[in-house]
Amino acid sequence: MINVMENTLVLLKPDAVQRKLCGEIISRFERKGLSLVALKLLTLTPAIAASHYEEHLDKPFYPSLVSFITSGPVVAIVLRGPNAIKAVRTMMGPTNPENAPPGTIRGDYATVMSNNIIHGSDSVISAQREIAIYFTEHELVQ
Ligand code: DGI
Repeated sequence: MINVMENTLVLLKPDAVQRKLCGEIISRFERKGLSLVALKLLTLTPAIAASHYEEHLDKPFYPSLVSFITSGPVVAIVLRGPNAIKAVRTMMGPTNPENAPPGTIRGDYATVMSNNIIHGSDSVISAQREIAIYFTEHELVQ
């Protein structure tokens, strides 16, 4: 695999903030060797949530997803590193925590799909689109 430097968007969801897991999760990414490029705490509006989860607008679980993701503050983070998108997804574990092995973030901290702690971009295109929802160019440290 070629080591391509990538930026990826991570959201620490309201359950992570409420359970005070942010430091622990950010620490995992730092120990992995990924760099913080941008970071902010914010509460998503339904409009931001709709923009973020536009691919899921028609899904039956969409109303509960929006209700959850807007229920409290989230931490939005841009991480940078070689193959950062895949690195973060691997560290997160599968979407459903029931299938997430110990050692992954969802495997260690989550039990159910509706409260699965973390979001990470799944492709270069998604990362670019999602980073632009939360950050301006000026907010990304060079
Ligand atoms: O990229 P992921 O967060 O791993 O997964 P995704 O983009 O397919 O889905 C976004 C979020 O939507 C996911 O973290 C949890 C929720 N979700 C996805 N599929 C289902 C779901 N929630 C419920 N209740 N049922 C689903 O089938």
